[in-house]
Order: sequence, then C-alpha cells, then structure tokens
Amino acid sequence: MVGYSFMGAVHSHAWRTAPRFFDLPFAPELTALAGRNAAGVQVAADKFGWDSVETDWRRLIERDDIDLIDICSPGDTHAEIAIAALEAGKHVLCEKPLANSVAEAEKMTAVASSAAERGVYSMCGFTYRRTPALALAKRMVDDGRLGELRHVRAQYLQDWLSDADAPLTWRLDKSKSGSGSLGDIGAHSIDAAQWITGSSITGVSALMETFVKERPIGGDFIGLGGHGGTDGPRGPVTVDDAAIFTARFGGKTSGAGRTSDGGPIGVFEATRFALGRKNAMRLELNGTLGSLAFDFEDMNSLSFYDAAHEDAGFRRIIVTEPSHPYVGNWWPTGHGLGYEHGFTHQVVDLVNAISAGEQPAPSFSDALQVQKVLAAVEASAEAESRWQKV
Ligand code: SOE
Repeated sequence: MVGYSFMGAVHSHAWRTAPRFFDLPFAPELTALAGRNAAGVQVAADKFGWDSVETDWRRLIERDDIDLIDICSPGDTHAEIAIAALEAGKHVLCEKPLANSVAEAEKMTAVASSAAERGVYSMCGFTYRRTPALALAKRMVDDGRLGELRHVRAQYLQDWLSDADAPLTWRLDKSKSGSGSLGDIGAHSIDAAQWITGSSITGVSALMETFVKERPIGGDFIGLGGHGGTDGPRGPVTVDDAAIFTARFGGKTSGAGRTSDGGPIGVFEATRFALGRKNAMRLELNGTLGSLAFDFEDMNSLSFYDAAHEDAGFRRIIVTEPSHPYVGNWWPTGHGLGYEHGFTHQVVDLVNAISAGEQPAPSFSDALQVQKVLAAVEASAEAESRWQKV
C-alpha cells in the first residue's frame, strides 16, 4: 500500500478484516507499507499491522513478494504508480478520483485494459457502491421497482472547511488533489448516480465557488480539517470549496428499470461548507413507479416510495437483513454497519474478481467517465455555466 493517513488507515483495516468475515479465495498479506517519512510510515505500519515499510513506492514495484498495490496517496501520484504497477504485472486498487486530469486517466485506462488481457486487474475506489443500502438501491432499480427514472438528486455535504482558519492541507492544493469538493466528494456522487441508473452523464451546466481564498499554513490538524493560527502566514486555496451542477443522463444502456429514450435529469451539489452536515452523501431517485432516498448519515436505511401504495408514504427499509447486499456476513438483523464496512466489501469484491479472472468494478474505464464529468463541470463553471458536453 502507498499512503497511510485517512485512506491508508481505512484500507488497512479492510485488508485485515475482509478474510475474517468473508470466505476469500486468497488470504491477503499486508506485506509492505510505503510512505516518504521513514518514522511516520513505521509508526503507521506498526499500528495497522504491516510486515515491512518502504520510503519509496518504486520498491513495491520491484519486490516480487507483492502481487497487488493499493494506492491511497493524493491524486497527483496515482497515474505514475498505477501505470508502473500494472506494467510490472501487479494488480491495482486506486483511490478516487482516478487521476487529476482526463489525459492521465486516459493513459491509466489504456494501460489497465491491456493489463487485464494478461490477467492483471485494476479497480478504482468508489467505495460507496459497497454501502449495503446503496447496493440495495441499485438492485431495486435494476429490478424495475422505480420504473423509468426521471430525476436524480445527488448531494454530498460536509462542513469541515466552514472555519475560515482551518489549515491548508493537500486537499486544498490543486496540484496535488486535482480539484476540491468536486473531485474529493462530488466524484463519489457522480459514480454512484451513473452506476445506480446504469446511465452516463452526457452534459452539464455548473457553478463553482471558493469561499475562503487563503488559509493558515500549519496549525492543529483534526480529522480532515482542524484549526490554524489567525495571525501566522497564509497560503492560497487553489481548489473549489463548493460545486453545483445540473446534468443530463444518456438513454437506455442495460438492465431493467432503465429509461427508454432520454435518460433522467440530475442535480448535483458538493460542498464542505454545509454547517451541521458531516458526511451527508445523499441520493434521491424518482421514477415512474416510485422513489428511493438515501443519506449516508443514516446509512443503514433506505427510504422507498411505491406509487402503487400511495397512502403508505415513504417506507423506511432498515438495511440489516441477511438478504440485503453484504449484510449476511455480519451481525444479526438490526445491528448496523459503519463507514469502514464499505472498504471491507471493496476488498472482498476485488479479491473475488481477481480470483475469478474477471474485471472488477468500478474499472479504470468507469472512473475515466467520472473524470470526464469532473472536467466538464470545471469547463462549464469557467465558461459562466455554459452547457458542456461530456
Ligand atoms: C475517499 O473516498 C473520500 O472521498 C475522502 O477523500 C473524502 O475526504 C471523504 O470525506 C470521503 O471519502
């Protein structure tokens, strides 16, 4: 694995936990953790249970006791590491967004496609697909329970940047992260919406805003944010604080419950300034037969409105039944799951796909489509919200 902070920690937990709760064809071994800071990477390796450390990710590529590389470092590193790993015959799990530009994502996708022909696979970490309630939503849409889809309403709301003195971190530096709220959290909404509807976004009109243009360099880091000094030096925020856009989806692609001619229309919002909303990754779908609504802050439930039973109103499905996706391997009914479980399910699906010799999903090609939407949103916002084809 490359990287050991937030994503490195949750991925480590997943690699360790997956074989204990699911029957896997291979037993993952946490062979080596890479990070540039020798002391920091050693502390992380001891804490998360990695057997060895490297201070240069290239060593992971050279080592023949490593079969898969999990990339949990910032976006500016993804393309180089993923391409080198795939060319060296190592499978890759890469955090999202896939890259910092469409050009990089295209190169990664081309290398990934030829590697897959040699049985070397790659996957992008759009983990929310593995949240049981969203996986159930996908199943219900595929089963035609919503009929033809009309509306997609997607929000990803956090508030950890609301404090204007929260310190500058790599997530606020475009050269490292590619974009701000748009790529860090909006990308999840885009992937989830395209996956559940089975339909790609074909065009967008967008607005982006950076509310706080400069932030303290250094300070007390807490979680993703924290508090910097008020009088010390400040540096520029080079990414968006918020992004909103409207979107059109393409028509029928596959599966039941699809739209026939024109696809649904969508409204998206991604922000880290929605005070009080901590990790509200929300998705609402309206179709001709019913509606579904999900909010990650209530992640063990899914609201379903079945128009055939109008006076029943929205029904809250508690997604803790053994018949619900992934749930049967965990706790008795009613004893819900948390944020980390999606990452564990991601490992399970990845290892099973590799063992079966099948392309895992989401592929780099799926992630490239998300990258194209991100680029179109930025282009539209720069052009005073002019409609931008994807
Ligand atoms: C990782 O998948 C990620 O997008 C983080 O980068 C965000 O900061 C987090 O809030 C949601 O998950």
